[in-house]
Amino acid sequence: MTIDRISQRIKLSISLFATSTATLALIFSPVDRAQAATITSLYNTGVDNSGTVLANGTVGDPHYVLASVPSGTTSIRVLTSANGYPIGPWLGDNTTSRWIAPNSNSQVDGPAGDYTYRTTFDLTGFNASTAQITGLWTSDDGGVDIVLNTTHLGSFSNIGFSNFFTPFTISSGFQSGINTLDFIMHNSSGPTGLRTELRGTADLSATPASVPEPFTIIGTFIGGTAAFRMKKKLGANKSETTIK
Ligand SMILES: [Ca+2]
Repeated sequence: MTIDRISQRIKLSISLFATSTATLALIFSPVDRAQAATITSLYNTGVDNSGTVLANGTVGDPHYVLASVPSGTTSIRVLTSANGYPIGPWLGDNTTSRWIAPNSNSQVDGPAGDYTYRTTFDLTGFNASTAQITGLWTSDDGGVDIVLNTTHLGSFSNIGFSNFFTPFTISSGFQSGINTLDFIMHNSSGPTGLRTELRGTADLSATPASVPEPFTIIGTFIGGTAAFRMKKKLGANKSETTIK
């Protein structure tokens, strides 16, 4: 056998070895095994980091800020029915969310105009393109818009603040890392506030396995065996060439 033919066989062997191993690794690797999970950094209004509702009169919400007000305070107060009016007529207490409002007075009065309540959540470790939020919200006065980062969900009519109204779903507009979710509502006069209940899910990001999968090992073994056989054959060919 000539040197050129031996060289061609070596190249073919290396190519087949690389292809078979890479194919097996691609098929059996866990890289693409996504799994939906809860976005744990997304919270209802008026709860602590464990999701437990806050006490009446708590100043500040750990997960929401008043990003924009017509005028007056941007400090937030958490309200329960223990506060009295305006809860009744506002939606009453439950164990999953609280009303939040400007920390103005006991009736949480606010000047007329638009208010933007903002919460942020982190999609680090998630595939942002698979994220989805389903939610309920109510406000005094009516809702105007929900904005995820730069995506507007559109206008909402005010059905009433004695119930959650206009359930919503967001399934696009998410981004990697920190996301911003704004609830915009309008107050004509008197008390003003917001209440939300949210649930978010997304696929976990694909992460390479630290330990090779069994089939990858098998692929490598097959490739290694083929390489060993070829090396042995080449040894024979080398002798054959020398004889010539
Ligand atoms: Ca009002």
